[in-house]
Amino acid sequence: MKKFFQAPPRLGNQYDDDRVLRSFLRRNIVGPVLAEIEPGLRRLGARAAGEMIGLALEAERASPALVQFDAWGRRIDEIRVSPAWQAMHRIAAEEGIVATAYERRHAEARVHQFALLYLYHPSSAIYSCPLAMTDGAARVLEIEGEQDLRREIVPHLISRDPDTMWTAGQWMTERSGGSDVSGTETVARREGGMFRLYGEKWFTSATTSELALTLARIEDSRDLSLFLVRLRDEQGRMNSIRIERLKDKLGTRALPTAELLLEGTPARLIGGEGRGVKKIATMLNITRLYNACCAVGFMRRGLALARDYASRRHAFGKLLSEQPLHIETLASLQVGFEGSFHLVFFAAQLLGRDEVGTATVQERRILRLLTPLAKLFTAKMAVSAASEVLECLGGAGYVEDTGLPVLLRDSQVLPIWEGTTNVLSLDVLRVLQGEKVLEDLFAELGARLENIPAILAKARQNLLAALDQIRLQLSQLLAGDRAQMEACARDLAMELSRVVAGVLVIEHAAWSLASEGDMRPVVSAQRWCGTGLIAPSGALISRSKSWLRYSHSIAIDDNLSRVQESFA
Ligand code: MFK
Repeated sequence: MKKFFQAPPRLGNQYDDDRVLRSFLRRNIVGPVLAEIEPGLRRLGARAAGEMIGLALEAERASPALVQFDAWGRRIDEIRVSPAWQAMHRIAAEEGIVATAYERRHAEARVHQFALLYLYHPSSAIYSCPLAMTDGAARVLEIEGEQDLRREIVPHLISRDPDTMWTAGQWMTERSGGSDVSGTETVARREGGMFRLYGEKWFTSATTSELALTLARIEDSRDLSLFLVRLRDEQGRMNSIRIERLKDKLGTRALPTAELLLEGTPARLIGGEGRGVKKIATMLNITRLYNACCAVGFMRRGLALARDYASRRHAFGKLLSEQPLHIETLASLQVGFEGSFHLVFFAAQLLGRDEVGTATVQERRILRLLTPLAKLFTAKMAVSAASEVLECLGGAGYVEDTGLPVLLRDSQVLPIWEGTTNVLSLDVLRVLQGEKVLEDLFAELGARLENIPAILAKARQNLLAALDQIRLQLSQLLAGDRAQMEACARDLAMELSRVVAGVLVIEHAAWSLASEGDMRPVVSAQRWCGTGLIAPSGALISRSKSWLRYSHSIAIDDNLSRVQESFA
C-alpha cells in the first residue's frame, strides 16, 4: 500500500499574495509613486518567501555564542553570530528597511518603509529588532544630536550599503527595573573632559551593534540623562564594556541579548543634561511602532501558512478548507488581522507626517495616543493568532522542524519588550488625561465615519454607539478614583483600540467597495464591528468597582474574611 505523506504549507510571493497590504497602498500612495516602489516590494515579497526562510531557520539553529577569552587568556568578549544572521543585515541594508524612511523620496515614505518592514520581519529571525533601534536612534539624533553626530553617525544608520550600515542598541533595562527605569544605577562621571559610564545593563538586545543610546545619572544629579555609546574602539576592542553573559531566552534565539558591565565606557551626552526618559521616548515610540508592525507581519505570515495548509490537508473525507468550523476559525483570524493592520498603518502614516512637519497638532496628539494602543493591542493579537495558527496545523504546528513553533515563541516577546501591556495601558491613561486628546480623537474618528455606504450602515451604527459609550465611560473614569482608573486601564485601552481600528476598517472598506469593487473588506468590517466591540453599557466601570472590592483578596492575600466583608 502506498504510504501517505502530508504536503507542507507553501508561501507565495508575500507582496503579491497580500490583498490587504496592496489595497491599503493603492488607497494611500499615489499611482505613479506606487508604480515606482512596487518592484522593490515585490522583490522583497519573493525574498521573504524564498532565500530568507532558509536563512531564518539557519540563524535560529546557529544561535549566537559569547567568546570571553582568547587562547592566551586575554579577555576579548566577542559575540559570534552565524553567517545567516549577517545575511539578514545585508538584506536589510539592500532593501532599505531603515533607509526608506529617511530618504523621504515621497509623501508616504513611512508607510512605504512599514510595508517593507512588514514583509521583511516574519522571515528575518528578528533582525527587525536591531533595525527598530537603529531607526529610533537615527530619529533621536536627527532631533537631539549635535551637527557632527548628524553628519558622521546618522548616514551610517540609514545607509543602504551593507558594509557601511551600522545598527544601534537601546539600553534602558537594569536589574532594578525594566518597566520602571527611575531606579537606574548607572552613573556618568566627568573624567578628562568627557563622560564615562559605570554600571550594569541587564537586557541589551543586539549587542553586536556599533553604538547604543542609554540612560545614566550624571554624578550628583537626580535626573537621568541620555548618552550615546560607541561599543568598540578604533582597534575594534570593546570600549571598556564587559559582556557578562548572553541571555537564554524563550524565543528571539538568533538575536544576541546580553548583560553588560560598563567600566568607564566613554559616552557622549545627547541633548544636554537631564530629561533622559523624555528624550529616549522618541526612540521608544519608534520601536513600539516597529513592534506593532512586526506583530501584524507575524499575523499575516501565520494566516498565509494556515490558509495554504487548509487547501492541502484532508480530514474526515474533506479538505480543511471545506470544513465549516475550520473556515470560521480562519475567517476570525483574517478579521483580527485586518483590524490590527489598519491600526498600525494609520499610525505609520501619522508618524510620517509628524516627521516631515505636515501633521496637524491634532494628528500629533492622536499619534501619541495611537502608539501605545497599536503596540499593546497588536502584540496580544499576535500571540493569540500564532497560537491558533499552530493549532490549525495540529501536531505539525508543535514540531520544531516545521518552523512553526518559532512563530509562537517569537510572538510572545511582542507584549513584553518595549513596554508591557499594563505599562502601556497606564501610558494610554496618561495621554488621555492630557489636553484635548479625547476631543481630537473623537473628532477625527467621527469625520472618518461620514459618507459610509448603506451596506455598512449597521456596522457604522454599532461603532457610533460604542464610541458614545466609551466616551461616557472615559469621562467618568478620568474624573474618578485613581486606583479604579488604573484597574480599568487595560480594558479601556483594548476597547479603545478596537473602536479606533473599527473606524479605520469601515473607512477602508467603503473606499475599497467604491474604488476596487471589492466586497471582502466590507465583510471583514461587518464582522469587526459586529458584537463584542466593547463591554455592555457601563460594564467596564461597574465591573471594576466590584472587582476592586475583592480582587486583592483573591489575587494577593487569599483572605476569606475580606471577601465576606465585601459581600456583607
Ligand atoms: C520587532 C520589534 C522590535 C522592537 C525592538 C526591541 C528592542 C528591545 C530593547 C528593549 O526592550 S529596551 C526597554 C524598553 N523599555 C521600555 O519600554 C520601558 C517601559 N516603561 C515605560 O515606558 C515607563 O512608562 C517609563 C520608563 C517611560 C516611565 O519612566 P519615568 O521615569 O517614570 O518617566 P515619567 O515621569 O513617566 O515620564 C518622563 C517624561 O517622559 C514625561 O514627560 P514630562 O516630563 O514632559 O511630563 C512623560 O510624559 C514622557 N514620556 C514617557 N513616555 C513617553 C513620553 N513621552 C513621549 N512618548 C512616550 N512614550
